[in-house]
Amino acid sequence: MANTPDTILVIGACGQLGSELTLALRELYGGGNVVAADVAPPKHAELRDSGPFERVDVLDTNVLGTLVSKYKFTQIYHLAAVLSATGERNPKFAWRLNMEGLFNVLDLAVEQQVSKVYWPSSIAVFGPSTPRQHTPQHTLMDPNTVYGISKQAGERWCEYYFQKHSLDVRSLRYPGLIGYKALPGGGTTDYAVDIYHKALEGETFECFLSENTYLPMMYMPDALKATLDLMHAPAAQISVRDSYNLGAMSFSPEEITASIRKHIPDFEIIYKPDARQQIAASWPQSIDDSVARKDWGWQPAYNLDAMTADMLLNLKKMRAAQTA
Ligand code: AKB
Repeated sequence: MANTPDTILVIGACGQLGSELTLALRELYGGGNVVAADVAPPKHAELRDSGPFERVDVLDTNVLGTLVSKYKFTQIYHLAAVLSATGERNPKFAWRLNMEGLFNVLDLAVEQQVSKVYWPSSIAVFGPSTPRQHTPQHTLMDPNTVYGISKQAGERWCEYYFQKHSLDVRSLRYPGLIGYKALPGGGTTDYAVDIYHKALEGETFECFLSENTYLPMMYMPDALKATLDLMHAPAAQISVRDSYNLGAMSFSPEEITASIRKHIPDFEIIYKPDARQQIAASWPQSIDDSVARKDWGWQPAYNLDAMTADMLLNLKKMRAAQTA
């Protein structure tokens, strides 16, 4: 993989997933071949110094088009989106950014013959009528957040572009993603990242979900592996052209607290559920990802305790480096 002539654009490269995925892609393809793009430049030195950055608003087709012609990208990872909780504060803008942004990328990819596109979907495509345990790949979907509606519509459009334009677009329905390098922004699953930071700061964590709210979650190294495995799989192995279910672990705030207390016994949590509780209650508790396992060999490596140990270790290292 390392010496392929691919040139890759990552839109939304400074976000929680983007900042780690860009670094992983630069490791594989070489720093100069992976252009990080976002509305504001990277704050993290590793991301800033490891390859080119271009300031891009995915709604600006002129800037985007000029960029794609300039670099002749062979792959685009389009990650920019408004997430579930933020989306509810400004539904029209969330719809515009999530849908128009996707159309801009899909149309450019067709026009400029980009060979592969990656676009993330989410467990938010499911809704209150969806079976909540081991949610199947193909099932009833009635999302009731603007984010979920945009992801469900986006999935249909990805499949449409594959069918009508032969565009090789691939997608995963991520659960809540947890990593130590960058903070998430505006999601319902974000508590599961913040909680580790507060535990290390010795503060009581105020949780916006109730103690037994189960949600599907995934540690970032697994999310990166899934994304790259999907993108590297031969096209013949991809039977799902809307978006693959992807699972790793499911836990509640009470269970993640117990996992953290194995390392920090006096860690305290209080529960103050807010509007995000309703969003969480409409999502699955666990995911059946057997199609991803069968098609391209998906297998997660981290469970809750393994993730907690690694998160705390790395956050401690980062805090030590900041104060050194
Ligand atoms: C969110 O909480 O909005 C996201 C997601 C599950 O897609 N993390």
